[in-house]
Amino acid sequence: MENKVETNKESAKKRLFSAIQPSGDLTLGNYLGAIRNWVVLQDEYDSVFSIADLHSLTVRQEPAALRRNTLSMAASLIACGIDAERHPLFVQSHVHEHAELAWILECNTMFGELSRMTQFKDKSARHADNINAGLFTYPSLMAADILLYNADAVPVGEDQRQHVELARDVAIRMNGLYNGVFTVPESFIPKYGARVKSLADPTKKMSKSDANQNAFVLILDDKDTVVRKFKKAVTDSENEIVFREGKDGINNLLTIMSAVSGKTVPALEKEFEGKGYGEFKLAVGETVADALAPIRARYAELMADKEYLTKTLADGAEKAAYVARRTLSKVYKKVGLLQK
Ligand code: ATP
Ligand code: LTN
Repeated sequence: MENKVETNKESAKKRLFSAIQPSGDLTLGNYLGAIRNWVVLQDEYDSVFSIADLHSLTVRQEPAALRRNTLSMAASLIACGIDAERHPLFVQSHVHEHAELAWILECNTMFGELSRMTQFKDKSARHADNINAGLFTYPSLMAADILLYNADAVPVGEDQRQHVELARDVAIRMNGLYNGVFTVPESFIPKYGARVKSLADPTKKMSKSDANQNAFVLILDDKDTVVRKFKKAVTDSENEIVFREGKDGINNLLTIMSAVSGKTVPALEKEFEGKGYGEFKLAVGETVADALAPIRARYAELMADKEYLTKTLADGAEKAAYVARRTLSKVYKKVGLLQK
């Protein structure tokens, strides 16, 4: 049983780290763009996964909902196939070293760098009444998550690439100043990755915080709901199922169908040649619903056993803290903080 997280120096495998905010239920976009890759890659790497609850505080949360969503996210991740017995899965706030390293990194991240982050610009436009300091320094906390575990690989969706690049820049800067403190991480958008678009407006990404419920599919949606949402998916006024510039809706449905069925887009174009959009949407909806059914069932089982979930997260935090403690103490020493 590999139940001890080791640092890179001791492990033959490369380290993988990734996290997700417990800001709501997982969408099909989160699953196909991020979580499914974690599942595929988890055994190839020495993997560590986190639920980034501190990050979600950058947007106003209802306390009881945040608590519920955190446990529910743990159940969702395990239901999707994260093997939390082999790979630590923990809640970010349970390992206090994240917030502590974030401070050191904030002192080594430039105002100009943070100002260029597109997520900061987007989120400050969307939450104009709450442009707090945490929203601005969010990438430094994310860099702390990554650098605490000496991660080599950080699988994320395209929209998070800029943050991982900032973590790289900060690691390189501090390595120069303090003589090799950190492993420099690589972001990668794995080849199995899919960028899933909104079903209501296929020029935008599918996002769980979209006000329009028909814009996203949740991995916990039941079959009827999934099929209904796909039936309503916005397409175009032609009647040709081909992947082509300008056909955002059809391109999105083909991408989803390909990611879920494992068939290539050209094979799908052939399969649906001459068929109508209605038939195609129904096929995509049913294929997605069937793929999600076992995840929903496993989720329900896990949510019925809160004790198991709590224990799994506590074990994960203990294993993660073992590594985090060592990194933080090395960094404190290197930057010149007086040792106790
Ligand atoms: P929010 O709506 O609260 O901003 P979100 O649904 O956009 O959330 P995040 O929690 O920010 O998702 O992202 C979790 C992971 O899922 C990230 O790695 C992100 O890149 C990926 N991801 C999110 N949306 C998509 C999408 N539509 N397609 C592919 N990957 C996605
Ligand atoms: N910001 C990420 C979640 C996240 C993360 C990380 C991802 C927090 N810390 C460290 C990779 C590595 C998001 O998906 N919104």
